Amino acid sequence: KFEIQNGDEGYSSAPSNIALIKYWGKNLSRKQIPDNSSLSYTLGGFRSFTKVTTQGRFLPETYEKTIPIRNKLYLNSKDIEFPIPEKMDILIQSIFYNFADEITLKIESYNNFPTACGIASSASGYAALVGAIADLLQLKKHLSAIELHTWLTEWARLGSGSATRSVIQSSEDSFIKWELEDSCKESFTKTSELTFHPKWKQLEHCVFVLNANEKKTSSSDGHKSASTSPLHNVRVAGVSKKIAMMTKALKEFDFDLVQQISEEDAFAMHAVMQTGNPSACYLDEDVSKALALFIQMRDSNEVLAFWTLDAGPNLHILYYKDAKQILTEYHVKLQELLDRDIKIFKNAYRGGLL
Ligand code: 2P0
Repeated sequence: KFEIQNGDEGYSSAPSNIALIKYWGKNLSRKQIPDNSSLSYTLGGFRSFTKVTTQGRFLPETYEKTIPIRNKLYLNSKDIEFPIPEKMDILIQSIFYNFADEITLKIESYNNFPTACGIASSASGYAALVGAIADLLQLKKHLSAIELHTWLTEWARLGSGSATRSVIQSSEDSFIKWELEDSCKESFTKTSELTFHPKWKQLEHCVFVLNANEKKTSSSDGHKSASTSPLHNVRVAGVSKKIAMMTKALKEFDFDLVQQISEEDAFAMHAVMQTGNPSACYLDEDVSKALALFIQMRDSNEVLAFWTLDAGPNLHILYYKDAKQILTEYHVKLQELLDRDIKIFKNAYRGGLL
């Protein structure tokens, strides 16, 4: 175990990501193992920046009343303490169990994107947190790159499944595959960056925020009920083939196939959500209207753009420059159709707004 002093610090940052082939459903009894592999696009412009500072030990002999005995979390603000999720406490304890004496942390995390912008911060947040703890423990000095990657993905998964795909730091615009390792049926620690045709570097991403309110069903509850849907096993059985097809389509720049697989899988995931017990319906009337209008305008103008949805009612669009004019017109028409202002958030990594 490593010796850590009170006041030691660690830093990291990590990007968010949007799944094109979704992870939905997990085995809760076995360390949050997902039911299927997934594939995501890294949102390099939406990042979390995290600092962790050790603030005290639990050990009885060193315990003093002045030492804080619980982890503390500050999100986007130095002054307001945020209630720490139970799974974050469990995650921190399980890391220190392996590598150091039990200590508590002060976690200060800042997102460079607004909370109500249709981007889940759990992916970037948990990836940055485990990276900062690894920095605090100076694990880079003690572990091989593969060992470190395995630990980081394992820990990120305990925080949030989608965070596993945000651990790889090497590139801003990457496509990440998170898959079951062939050798071990229960190991979901392997993520890898896919090779892709250089034309994908011009891909852009934005979110039309249809509803910024907190979700009625959390992702964690949604994952729990996935297996109750009669469609779940059918979707899961088809994922490996979709990943193989998309891997090839990314290499060859087969835009139509990437569009087709992404859109089909988003519909498939939402069908599972809606047919589970309890059922979760994020694809509500507004999302249906927004989707229908997008598909009609995209298809009649033949521009390179496709949609996907997360576990929420906000429309993610991935597109090329030639679609910008149509997307601007789409924004105007969408606001007329829904009779209210709709905000757009753009992955600022490429600079500029729509
Ligand atoms: C994904 N989502 O692949 C899927 C698709 C959203 C829709 O995983 O319970 O916050 O913390 O592991 O990762 C969002 O759920 O859920 C998610 P937990 P997470 O990105």
